[in-house]
Amino acid sequence: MNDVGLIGLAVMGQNFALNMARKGYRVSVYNRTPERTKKFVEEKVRDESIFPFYTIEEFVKSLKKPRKIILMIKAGKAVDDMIAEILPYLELGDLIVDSGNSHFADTARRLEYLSQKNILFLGMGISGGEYGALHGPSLMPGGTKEAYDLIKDILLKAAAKTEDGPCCTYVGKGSAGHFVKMVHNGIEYAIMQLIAEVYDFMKKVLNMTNEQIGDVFEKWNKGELNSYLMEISYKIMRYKDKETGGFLIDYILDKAEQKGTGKWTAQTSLDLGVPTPTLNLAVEARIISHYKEERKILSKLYSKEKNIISVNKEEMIEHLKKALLFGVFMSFSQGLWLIDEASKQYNYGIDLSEILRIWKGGCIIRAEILDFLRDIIRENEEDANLLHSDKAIDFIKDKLNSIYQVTEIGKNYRIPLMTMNSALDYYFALTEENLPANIIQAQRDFFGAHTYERIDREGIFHTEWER
Ligand code: NBP
Repeated sequence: MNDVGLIGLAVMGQNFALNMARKGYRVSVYNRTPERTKKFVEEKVRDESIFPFYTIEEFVKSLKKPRKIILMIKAGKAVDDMIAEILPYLELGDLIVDSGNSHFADTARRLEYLSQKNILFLGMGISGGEYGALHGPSLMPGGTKEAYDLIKDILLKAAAKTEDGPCCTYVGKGSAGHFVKMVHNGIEYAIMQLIAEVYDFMKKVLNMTNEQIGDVFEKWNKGELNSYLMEISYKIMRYKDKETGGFLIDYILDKAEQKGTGKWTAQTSLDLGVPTPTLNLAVEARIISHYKEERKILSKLYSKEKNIISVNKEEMIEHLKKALLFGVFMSFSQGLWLIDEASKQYNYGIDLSEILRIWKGGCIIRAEILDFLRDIIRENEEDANLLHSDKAIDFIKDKLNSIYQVTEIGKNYRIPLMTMNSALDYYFALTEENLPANIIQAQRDFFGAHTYERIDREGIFHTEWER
């Protein structure tokens, strides 16, 4: 009998099956399309204990009880269909782990449905792409503790390792795992867009070549900005196109795709009333990038006049570095606040410091700065707003002049810095006691009798403004 079963043999599933097998587990595999299973076994499996099955019944029967079945298939209806297909063969206490990028609301619904049938269920976020799936991803499982305990040995062995332990933890109750993975992706969108804005600035203001940009990114990757996204960015800047011999980056169309997790983060932050403007604007930036033809037309209609400013290149690169750190800090800060609010509203019981720990290895947003953020969170576990910390105050103080310089010069050169500007505006708004929301309240009361509160006395007021 085999230890664990995996359904879905696209890139992630193949590699995660190999990963578990290489940690000593006997793994049963199944895929809807049998040719994919055959090809995988013939071409990728060597001496690993991986056993292919071509019917769901045989696949399920091959597993030790209580059975553990990991789904690595396209999120959405496919997951419901697959659960319906395997359910008739399962017994009380068996476990299904959905490790696709499912929406957390779907996970909550499935959890409820399966608990009525006495089947255990985990919604597990997985990050690290195909490389991580094979060599050790960051795993974010959520659901009941009983379900986690059943499979935790396998998950802990398969996860990436750092000096702080395996990048897997029991994230929390209900749909906590998929919620955290969703926000992870929201932060990922924001950091990718921040790096893109720095790249744009270096090209258009500092006239830097791809190689020069790559060199700076590589240098940054050796310091405070050390991160997976910085690392791949410097490699991208240097990569030569095999066909043309030029830099591949210059041949890639500037239209960014998305699969939805960034959008879900933005939608959820609006639903929960948590401000995450930098995460949201990273999604908007991808949407705008999609309008290539429209941008082409409009770029001819409007003046491209720039206000050329003389800048010291070396100083500006240092400002860009600090501005990027500022943006990354604000992105994490917004994401953590969102997770904390969801944890309160949905009773997830999430430990933010643990989340930062399991993001340290394997995942796409792994970064040096996570240790610093963790130090802040651990100062006061009850406080999810990083901006309260003295450490944050010093950090931000050191970056402010740089983010001012970058956003200011960006405007003179007509460079859209959607995430940079939003990070700065977030900071301005959140640290401002007096916002102009008083006039908004007055307008609302004027046209809709929506009432307002006063600063000089308690109560709810309405004014007949034109009387
Ligand atoms: P895909 O997201 O491209 O999904 C392909 C897999 O889903 C194949 O095994 C396919 O089977 C199966 N599938 C589909 Br499509 N519809 C199905 C259905 N109705 N019933 C059963 N199986 C069905 O694969 P992936 O990129 O390996 O990702 C797997 C999951 O992990 C996804 O949820 C994804 O969002 C998530 N994820 C991906 C990454 C990444 O870097 N790619 C990272 C983190 C998480 P078939 O062979 O029969 O078509």
